[in-house]
Amino acid sequence: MRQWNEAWKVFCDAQSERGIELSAVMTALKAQHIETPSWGYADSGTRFKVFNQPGAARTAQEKLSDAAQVHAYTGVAPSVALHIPWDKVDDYEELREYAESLGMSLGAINPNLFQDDAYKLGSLTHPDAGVRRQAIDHCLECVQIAQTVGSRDISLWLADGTSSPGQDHMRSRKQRLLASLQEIYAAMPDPMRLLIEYKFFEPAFYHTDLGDWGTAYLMATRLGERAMVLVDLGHHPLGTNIEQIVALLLDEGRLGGFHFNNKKYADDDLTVGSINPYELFLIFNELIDGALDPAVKMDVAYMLDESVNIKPKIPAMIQSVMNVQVAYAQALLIDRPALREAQGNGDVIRAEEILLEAYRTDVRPLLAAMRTELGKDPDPLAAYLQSGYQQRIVAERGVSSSGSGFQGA
Ligand code: PSV
Ligand code: MN
Repeated sequence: MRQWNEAWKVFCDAQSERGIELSAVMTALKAQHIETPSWGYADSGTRFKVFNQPGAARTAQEKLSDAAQVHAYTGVAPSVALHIPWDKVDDYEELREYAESLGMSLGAINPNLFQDDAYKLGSLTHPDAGVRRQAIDHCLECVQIAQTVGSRDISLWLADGTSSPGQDHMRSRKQRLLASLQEIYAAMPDPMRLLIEYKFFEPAFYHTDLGDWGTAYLMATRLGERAMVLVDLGHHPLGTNIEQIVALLLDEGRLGGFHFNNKKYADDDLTVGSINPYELFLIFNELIDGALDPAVKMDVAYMLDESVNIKPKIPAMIQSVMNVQVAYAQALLIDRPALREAQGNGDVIRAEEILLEAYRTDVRPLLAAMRTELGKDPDPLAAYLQSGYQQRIVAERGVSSSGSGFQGA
Protein backbone atom coordinates (compact mmCIF):
# COMPACT_ATOMS: atom_id res chain seq x y z
CA MET A 1 0.00 0.00 0.00
CA ARG A 2 2.82 2.39 0.95
CA GLN A 3 4.55 1.69 -2.29
CA TRP A 4 1.38 2.82 -4.12
CA ASN A 5 1.04 5.97 -1.99
CA GLU A 6 4.53 7.10 -2.90
CA ALA A 7 4.11 6.26 -6.56
CA TRP A 8 0.80 8.14 -6.55
CA LYS A 9 2.48 11.33 -5.29
CA VAL A 10 5.10 11.13 -8.03
CA PHE A 11 2.36 10.45 -10.57
CA CYS A 12 0.30 13.48 -9.46
CA ASP A 13 3.32 15.78 -9.68
CA ALA A 14 4.21 14.55 -13.15
CA GLN A 15 0.66 14.98 -14.45
CA SER A 16 0.20 18.42 -12.93
CA GLU A 17 3.40 19.50 -14.69
CA ARG A 18 1.77 18.35 -17.92
CA GLY A 19 -1.37 20.32 -17.06
CA ILE A 20 -3.59 17.24 -16.87
CA GLU A 21 -6.69 17.61 -14.66
CA LEU A 22 -6.55 14.41 -12.60
CA SER A 23 -9.89 14.79 -10.85
CA ALA A 24 -11.70 14.49 -14.21
CA VAL A 25 -9.63 11.42 -15.06
CA MET A 26 -10.46 9.87 -11.71
CA THR A 27 -14.19 10.54 -12.17
CA ALA A 28 -14.14 8.94 -15.61
CA LEU A 29 -12.29 5.86 -14.36
CA LYS A 30 -14.71 5.36 -11.49
CA ALA A 31 -17.69 5.68 -13.80
CA GLN A 32 -16.45 3.05 -16.23
CA HIS A 33 -18.84 0.12 -16.72
CA ILE A 34 -17.53 -3.10 -18.24
CA GLU A 35 -20.10 -5.86 -18.64
CA THR A 36 -18.92 -9.46 -18.41
CA PRO A 37 -20.45 -12.36 -20.35
CA SER A 38 -22.15 -15.23 -18.54
CA TRP A 39 -20.49 -17.66 -20.96
CA GLY A 40 -17.06 -16.49 -19.84
CA TYR A 41 -17.58 -18.26 -16.50
CA ALA A 42 -18.59 -21.66 -17.87
CA ASP A 43 -16.48 -24.39 -19.41
CA SER A 44 -15.62 -23.58 -22.98
CA GLY A 45 -13.16 -24.66 -25.58
CA THR A 46 -12.52 -25.17 -29.23
CA ARG A 47 -13.97 -27.66 -31.66
CA PHE A 48 -10.98 -29.83 -30.76
CA LYS A 49 -11.44 -30.12 -27.02
CA VAL A 50 -13.04 -28.58 -23.98
CA PHE A 51 -10.74 -28.89 -20.97
CA ASN A 52 -13.18 -28.75 -18.08
CA GLN A 53 -12.03 -26.54 -15.25
CA PRO A 54 -12.47 -27.31 -11.58
CA GLY A 55 -15.02 -24.87 -10.17
CA ALA A 56 -16.30 -23.56 -13.53
CA ALA A 57 -19.89 -22.30 -13.32
CA ARG A 58 -22.58 -24.77 -14.35
CA THR A 59 -25.78 -22.76 -13.98
CA ALA A 60 -26.94 -19.22 -14.66
CA GLN A 61 -26.91 -18.61 -10.92
CA GLU A 62 -23.31 -19.78 -10.55
CA LYS A 63 -22.27 -17.57 -13.47
CA LEU A 64 -23.87 -14.58 -11.77
CA SER A 65 -22.21 -15.40 -8.50
CA ASP A 66 -18.80 -15.57 -10.23
CA ALA A 67 -19.43 -12.34 -12.10
CA ALA A 68 -20.28 -10.71 -8.77
CA GLN A 69 -16.76 -11.59 -7.63
CA VAL A 70 -15.27 -9.75 -10.59
CA HIS A 71 -17.36 -6.74 -9.67
CA ALA A 72 -16.56 -7.04 -5.97
CA TYR A 73 -12.82 -6.77 -6.65
CA THR A 74 -12.80 -4.30 -9.55
CA GLY A 75 -15.86 -2.15 -8.77
CA VAL A 76 -16.54 -1.54 -12.47
CA ALA A 77 -18.23 -4.73 -13.71
CA PRO A 78 -21.77 -4.60 -12.27
CA SER A 79 -23.67 -6.33 -15.07
CA VAL A 80 -23.71 -9.69 -16.84
CA ALA A 81 -24.77 -10.46 -20.40
CA LEU A 82 -26.94 -13.54 -20.88
CA HIS A 83 -26.96 -16.00 -23.78
CA ILE A 84 -30.23 -17.77 -24.49
CA PRO A 85 -30.66 -20.76 -24.29
CA TRP A 86 -27.32 -21.30 -22.51
CA ASP A 87 -28.75 -19.35 -19.57
CA LYS A 88 -32.33 -20.52 -19.91
CA VAL A 89 -34.18 -20.66 -16.58
CA ASP A 90 -37.83 -21.29 -15.71
CA ASP A 91 -38.26 -18.01 -13.91
CA TYR A 92 -36.43 -14.94 -15.24
CA GLU A 93 -37.98 -12.68 -12.63
CA GLU A 94 -36.33 -14.84 -10.01
CA LEU A 95 -33.00 -14.65 -11.89
CA ARG A 96 -33.24 -10.90 -11.90
CA GLU A 97 -33.92 -10.87 -8.16
CA TYR A 98 -30.98 -13.18 -7.59
CA ALA A 99 -28.71 -10.85 -9.59
CA GLU A 100 -29.95 -7.91 -7.56
CA SER A 101 -29.31 -9.75 -4.32
CA LEU A 102 -25.68 -9.98 -5.44
CA GLY A 103 -25.57 -6.27 -6.24
CA MET A 104 -25.59 -7.08 -9.96
CA SER A 105 -27.85 -6.40 -12.90
CA LEU A 106 -28.50 -8.34 -16.09
CA GLY A 107 -27.11 -6.83 -19.25
CA ALA A 108 -27.42 -7.52 -22.95
CA ILE A 109 -29.44 -10.55 -24.02
CA ASN A 110 -27.75 -12.59 -26.76
CA PRO A 111 -30.04 -14.82 -28.82
CA ASN A 112 -28.41 -18.03 -30.01
CA LEU A 113 -29.03 -18.44 -33.73
CA PHE A 114 -26.29 -20.93 -34.49
CA GLN A 115 -26.68 -24.15 -32.56
CA ASP A 116 -29.91 -25.64 -33.83
CA ASP A 117 -29.87 -28.21 -36.64
CA ALA A 118 -32.47 -26.11 -38.45
CA TYR A 119 -29.89 -23.36 -38.94
CA LYS A 120 -27.64 -25.31 -41.30
CA LEU A 121 -28.41 -22.90 -44.16
CA GLY A 122 -28.88 -19.84 -41.99
CA SER A 123 -31.28 -18.41 -39.42
CA LEU A 124 -32.70 -14.95 -40.16
CA THR A 125 -31.58 -15.31 -43.78
CA HIS A 126 -32.55 -18.97 -44.30
CA PRO A 127 -34.19 -19.71 -47.67
CA ASP A 128 -37.07 -21.47 -45.89
CA ALA A 129 -39.61 -19.12 -44.33
CA GLY A 130 -40.36 -21.71 -41.63
CA VAL A 131 -36.79 -21.65 -40.35
CA ARG A 132 -36.74 -17.86 -40.49
CA ARG A 133 -39.92 -17.95 -38.40
CA GLN A 134 -38.19 -20.14 -35.80
CA ALA A 135 -35.21 -17.75 -35.64
CA ILE A 136 -37.38 -14.64 -35.42
CA ASP A 137 -39.53 -16.24 -32.72
CA HIS A 138 -36.41 -17.02 -30.71
CA CYS A 139 -35.37 -13.37 -30.94
CA LEU A 140 -38.86 -12.28 -29.90
CA GLU A 141 -38.59 -14.60 -26.89
CA CYS A 142 -35.29 -12.86 -26.07
CA VAL A 143 -36.99 -9.47 -26.27
CA GLN A 144 -39.52 -10.74 -23.70
CA ILE A 145 -36.75 -12.03 -21.48
CA ALA A 146 -34.94 -8.71 -21.73
CA GLN A 147 -38.07 -6.91 -20.61
CA THR A 148 -38.54 -9.28 -17.67
CA VAL A 149 -34.96 -9.01 -16.44
CA GLY A 150 -34.69 -5.26 -17.06
CA SER A 151 -32.19 -5.36 -19.93
CA ARG A 152 -32.21 -2.65 -22.52
CA ASP A 153 -30.10 -4.26 -25.24
CA ILE A 154 -30.45 -7.26 -27.52
CA SER A 155 -27.04 -8.16 -28.99
CA LEU A 156 -27.43 -10.03 -32.21
CA TRP A 157 -24.64 -12.00 -33.80
CA LEU A 158 -25.47 -14.32 -36.68
CA ALA A 159 -23.54 -17.28 -37.99
CA ASP A 160 -25.45 -16.93 -41.26
CA GLY A 161 -23.61 -17.22 -44.53
CA THR A 162 -22.95 -19.66 -47.34
CA SER A 163 -20.17 -22.19 -47.61
CA SER A 164 -19.98 -22.61 -51.38
CA PRO A 165 -20.17 -20.26 -54.34
CA GLY A 166 -23.67 -20.35 -55.79
CA GLN A 167 -25.21 -21.89 -52.68
CA ASP A 168 -27.83 -19.17 -52.32
CA HIS A 169 -28.90 -15.89 -53.86
CA MET A 170 -27.00 -13.14 -52.07
CA ARG A 171 -29.41 -10.28 -52.69
CA SER A 172 -32.33 -12.38 -51.51
CA ARG A 173 -30.44 -13.22 -48.34
CA LYS A 174 -29.84 -9.52 -47.72
CA GLN A 175 -33.55 -8.83 -48.21
CA ARG A 176 -34.54 -11.70 -45.89
CA LEU A 177 -32.11 -10.42 -43.28
CA LEU A 178 -33.63 -6.97 -43.35
CA ALA A 179 -37.21 -8.29 -43.23
CA SER A 180 -36.38 -10.54 -40.27
CA LEU A 181 -34.63 -7.74 -38.41
CA GLN A 182 -37.55 -5.42 -39.09
CA GLU A 183 -39.94 -7.80 -37.38
CA ILE A 184 -37.63 -8.12 -34.36
CA TYR A 185 -37.02 -4.38 -34.14
CA ALA A 186 -40.74 -3.67 -34.33
CA ALA A 187 -41.22 -5.75 -31.17
CA MET A 188 -38.70 -3.66 -29.23
CA PRO A 189 -40.29 -0.62 -27.58
CA ASP A 190 -38.28 2.46 -26.65
CA PRO A 191 -35.72 2.50 -24.96
CA MET A 192 -34.77 -1.01 -26.08
CA ARG A 193 -31.89 -1.19 -28.57
CA LEU A 194 -30.91 -3.74 -31.15
CA LEU A 195 -27.12 -4.06 -31.33
CA ILE A 196 -26.06 -5.60 -34.63
CA GLU A 197 -22.74 -7.43 -34.41
CA TYR A 198 -20.81 -8.16 -37.58
CA LYS A 199 -18.01 -10.64 -38.21
CA PHE A 200 -16.23 -11.02 -41.50
CA PHE A 201 -15.82 -14.81 -41.52
CA GLU A 202 -16.65 -18.02 -39.70
CA PRO A 203 -18.45 -20.37 -39.49
CA ALA A 204 -19.48 -19.98 -43.15
CA PHE A 205 -16.59 -20.49 -45.53
CA TYR A 206 -17.67 -18.54 -48.60
CA HIS A 207 -19.65 -15.47 -47.57
CA THR A 208 -21.07 -14.07 -44.36
CA ASP A 209 -24.41 -12.27 -44.35
CA LEU A 210 -23.40 -9.71 -41.71
CA GLY A 211 -19.74 -9.57 -42.62
CA ASP A 212 -18.67 -6.03 -41.94
CA TRP A 213 -19.52 -2.77 -40.22
CA GLY A 214 -20.96 -1.41 -43.46
CA THR A 215 -23.61 -4.13 -43.63
CA ALA A 216 -24.42 -3.75 -39.94
CA TYR A 217 -24.65 0.02 -40.40
CA LEU A 218 -26.87 -0.38 -43.43
CA MET A 219 -29.25 -2.63 -41.49
CA ALA A 220 -29.23 -0.26 -38.51
CA THR A 221 -30.09 2.79 -40.59
CA ARG A 222 -32.87 0.89 -42.36
CA LEU A 223 -34.36 -0.19 -39.04
CA GLY A 224 -34.42 3.01 -37.03
CA GLU A 225 -32.67 5.09 -34.41
CA ARG A 226 -32.48 2.40 -31.74
CA ALA A 227 -30.66 -0.04 -33.99
CA MET A 228 -26.92 0.33 -33.58
CA VAL A 229 -23.72 -1.35 -34.62
CA LEU A 230 -21.70 -3.49 -32.23
CA VAL A 231 -17.93 -3.70 -32.80
CA ASP A 232 -16.19 -6.85 -31.60
CA LEU A 233 -12.41 -6.48 -31.69
CA GLY A 234 -11.88 -10.02 -32.98
CA HIS A 235 -14.20 -9.72 -35.97
CA HIS A 236 -12.06 -7.97 -38.57
CA PRO A 237 -9.48 -9.03 -41.10
CA LEU A 238 -5.93 -8.61 -39.85
CA GLY A 239 -4.66 -5.08 -40.35
CA THR A 240 -8.10 -3.43 -40.22
CA ASN A 241 -8.00 0.03 -38.68
CA ILE A 242 -10.63 -0.55 -35.99
CA GLU A 243 -10.19 2.88 -34.43
CA GLN A 244 -11.26 4.39 -37.74
CA ILE A 245 -14.42 2.27 -37.75
CA VAL A 246 -15.09 3.43 -34.19
CA ALA A 247 -14.60 7.08 -35.16
CA LEU A 248 -16.85 6.73 -38.16
CA LEU A 249 -19.67 5.00 -36.30
CA LEU A 250 -19.43 7.52 -33.47
CA ASP A 251 -19.69 10.37 -35.89
CA GLU A 252 -22.80 8.82 -37.39
CA GLY A 253 -24.28 8.21 -33.92
CA ARG A 254 -24.50 4.45 -34.54
CA LEU A 255 -21.92 2.88 -32.25
CA GLY A 256 -24.04 1.03 -29.72
CA GLY A 257 -21.83 -1.69 -28.32
CA PHE A 258 -18.30 -2.87 -27.99
CA HIS A 259 -16.88 -6.33 -27.33
CA PHE A 260 -13.37 -6.45 -25.91
CA ASN A 261 -10.94 -9.25 -26.63
CA ASN A 262 -7.78 -9.58 -28.68
CA LYS A 263 -6.81 -11.58 -31.71
CA LYS A 264 -3.56 -12.86 -33.07
CA TYR A 265 -4.80 -14.82 -36.07
CA ALA A 266 -8.58 -15.06 -36.18
CA ASP A 267 -11.44 -14.60 -33.71
CA ASP A 268 -9.14 -15.94 -31.03
CA ASP A 269 -10.78 -14.53 -27.89
CA LEU A 270 -7.42 -13.75 -26.36
CA THR A 271 -7.30 -11.52 -23.30
CA VAL A 272 -8.04 -7.95 -24.26
CA GLY A 273 -4.84 -5.93 -24.54
CA SER A 274 -2.63 -9.01 -24.53
CA ILE A 275 -1.57 -8.83 -28.18
CA ASN A 276 -1.97 -5.26 -29.31
CA PRO A 277 -2.37 -2.89 -26.36
CA TYR A 278 -1.51 0.11 -28.53
CA GLU A 279 -4.51 -0.60 -30.76
CA LEU A 280 -6.72 -0.71 -27.67
CA PHE A 281 -5.29 2.62 -26.53
CA LEU A 282 -5.94 4.18 -29.96
CA ILE A 283 -9.52 2.90 -29.86
CA PHE A 284 -10.02 4.48 -26.44
CA ASN A 285 -8.54 7.67 -27.83
CA GLU A 286 -11.41 7.78 -30.35
CA LEU A 287 -14.02 6.79 -27.78
CA ILE A 288 -12.93 9.53 -25.38
CA ASP A 289 -12.72 12.04 -28.18
CA GLY A 290 -16.33 11.21 -29.06
CA ALA A 291 -17.44 11.38 -25.44
CA LEU A 292 -15.94 14.85 -25.07
CA ASP A 293 -17.63 16.19 -28.18
CA PRO A 294 -21.12 17.54 -27.41
CA ALA A 295 -22.03 17.05 -31.07
CA VAL A 296 -21.60 13.28 -30.76
CA LYS A 297 -24.63 11.37 -29.52
CA MET A 298 -22.93 8.51 -27.72
CA ASP A 299 -24.24 5.63 -25.65
CA VAL A 300 -21.94 2.63 -25.91
CA ALA A 301 -22.37 -0.63 -23.97
CA TYR A 302 -18.95 -2.13 -23.22
CA MET A 303 -18.57 -5.84 -22.71
CA LEU A 304 -15.74 -8.34 -22.45
CA ASP A 305 -16.43 -11.00 -25.05
CA GLU A 306 -13.84 -13.57 -24.12
CA SER A 307 -14.32 -17.19 -23.52
CA VAL A 308 -10.93 -18.00 -22.11
CA ASN A 309 -10.41 -21.69 -22.52
CA ILE A 310 -7.25 -22.41 -20.57
CA LYS A 311 -6.95 -19.66 -17.96
CA PRO A 312 -9.02 -19.94 -14.77
CA LYS A 313 -12.23 -18.06 -15.50
CA ILE A 314 -12.65 -15.49 -12.72
CA PRO A 315 -8.98 -14.41 -12.51
CA ALA A 316 -8.94 -14.16 -16.31
CA MET A 317 -11.94 -11.87 -16.25
CA ILE A 318 -10.39 -9.68 -13.52
CA GLN A 319 -7.17 -9.51 -15.54
CA SER A 320 -9.17 -8.45 -18.62
CA VAL A 321 -11.03 -5.73 -16.74
CA MET A 322 -7.68 -4.42 -15.48
CA ASN A 323 -6.21 -4.39 -18.97
CA VAL A 324 -9.16 -2.37 -20.25
CA GLN A 325 -8.72 0.05 -17.35
CA VAL A 326 -5.04 0.53 -18.22
CA ALA A 327 -5.80 1.44 -21.84
CA TYR A 328 -8.66 3.73 -20.81
CA ALA A 329 -6.55 5.49 -18.17
CA GLN A 330 -3.68 6.03 -20.62
CA ALA A 331 -6.05 7.46 -23.21
CA LEU A 332 -7.58 9.77 -20.59
CA LEU A 333 -4.11 11.25 -20.07
CA ILE A 334 -3.76 12.42 -23.68
CA ASP A 335 -3.18 16.15 -23.83
CA ARG A 336 -6.10 16.81 -26.18
CA PRO A 337 -5.76 20.57 -26.70
CA ALA A 338 -2.09 20.04 -27.60
CA LEU A 339 -3.02 17.18 -29.91
CA ARG A 340 -5.61 19.26 -31.77
CA GLU A 341 -3.11 22.07 -32.07
CA ALA A 342 -0.43 19.76 -33.49
CA GLN A 343 -2.99 18.28 -35.90
CA GLY A 344 -4.02 21.75 -37.02
CA ASN A 345 -0.41 22.72 -37.61
CA GLY A 346 0.30 19.55 -39.55
CA ASP A 347 2.94 18.73 -36.94
CA VAL A 348 2.93 14.98 -37.49
CA ILE A 349 5.76 14.11 -35.15
CA ARG A 350 4.45 16.22 -32.28
CA ALA A 351 0.95 14.75 -32.67
CA GLU A 352 2.28 11.22 -32.46
CA GLU A 353 4.57 12.10 -29.54
CA ILE A 354 1.57 13.43 -27.62
CA LEU A 355 -0.15 10.08 -28.04
CA LEU A 356 2.98 8.15 -27.11
CA GLU A 357 3.59 10.21 -24.02
CA ALA A 358 0.19 9.18 -22.69
CA TYR A 359 0.55 5.60 -23.86
CA ARG A 360 3.92 5.19 -22.17
CA THR A 361 2.66 6.45 -18.81
CA ASP A 362 2.66 3.88 -16.04
CA VAL A 363 -0.96 4.28 -14.89
CA ARG A 364 -0.79 1.66 -12.13
CA PRO A 365 -0.48 4.27 -9.34
CA LEU A 366 -3.51 6.09 -10.76
CA LEU A 367 -5.58 2.91 -10.90
CA ALA A 368 -4.46 1.88 -7.43
CA ALA A 369 -5.54 5.29 -6.08
CA MET A 370 -8.86 5.04 -7.93
CA ARG A 371 -9.53 1.58 -6.49
CA THR A 372 -8.69 2.79 -3.00
CA GLU A 373 -11.19 5.63 -3.44
CA LEU A 374 -13.77 3.05 -4.48
CA GLY A 375 -13.01 1.12 -1.29
CA LYS A 376 -11.34 -1.71 -3.22
CA ASP A 377 -7.98 -3.37 -2.87
CA PRO A 378 -5.38 -1.68 -5.12
CA ASP A 379 -4.55 -5.12 -6.56
CA PRO A 380 -7.87 -6.85 -7.44
CA LEU A 381 -6.25 -9.96 -8.84
CA ALA A 382 -4.17 -10.67 -5.75
CA ALA A 383 -7.08 -9.81 -3.47
CA TYR A 384 -9.38 -12.24 -5.30
CA LEU A 385 -6.81 -15.03 -5.25
CA GLN A 386 -6.36 -14.57 -1.49
CA SER A 387 -10.10 -14.42 -0.80
CA GLY A 388 -10.70 -18.19 -0.71
CA TYR A 389 -13.61 -18.01 -3.22
CA GLN A 390 -11.72 -19.97 -5.87
CA GLN A 391 -10.92 -22.79 -3.43
CA ARG A 392 -14.53 -22.81 -2.28
CA ILE A 393 -16.03 -23.19 -5.77
CA VAL A 394 -13.49 -25.86 -6.67
CA ALA A 395 -14.49 -27.82 -3.56
CA GLU A 396 -18.23 -27.26 -4.02
CA ARG A 397 -18.59 -27.64 -7.77
CA GLY A 398 -15.78 -30.01 -8.67
CA VAL A 399 -15.06 -30.70 -12.33
CA SER A 400 -18.01 -30.84 -14.69
CA SER A 401 -18.29 -33.91 -16.87
CA SER A 402 -20.22 -32.04 -19.55
CA GLY A 403 -18.88 -29.67 -22.14
CA SER A 404 -17.09 -31.92 -24.56
CA GLY A 405 -18.13 -29.70 -27.48
CA PHE A 406 -18.01 -26.05 -28.34
CA GLN A 407 -19.69 -23.55 -26.15
CA GLY A 408 -18.66 -19.98 -25.86
CA ALA A 409 -17.66 -16.84 -27.64
C1 PSV B 1 -19.16 -15.58 -32.04
O1 PSV B 1 -18.18 -15.11 -32.87
C2 PSV B 1 -19.27 -14.72 -30.83
O2 PSV B 1 -17.99 -14.68 -30.25
C3 PSV B 1 -19.76 -13.32 -31.08
O3 PSV B 1 -18.69 -12.43 -30.85
C4 PSV B 1 -20.85 -13.08 -30.09
O4 PSV B 1 -20.78 -11.84 -29.49
C5 PSV B 1 -20.60 -14.18 -29.09
O5 PSV B 1 -20.12 -15.26 -29.87
C6 PSV B 1 -21.82 -14.59 -28.36
O6 PSV B 1 -22.83 -15.04 -29.24
MN1 MN C 1 -18.80 -10.63 -29.73
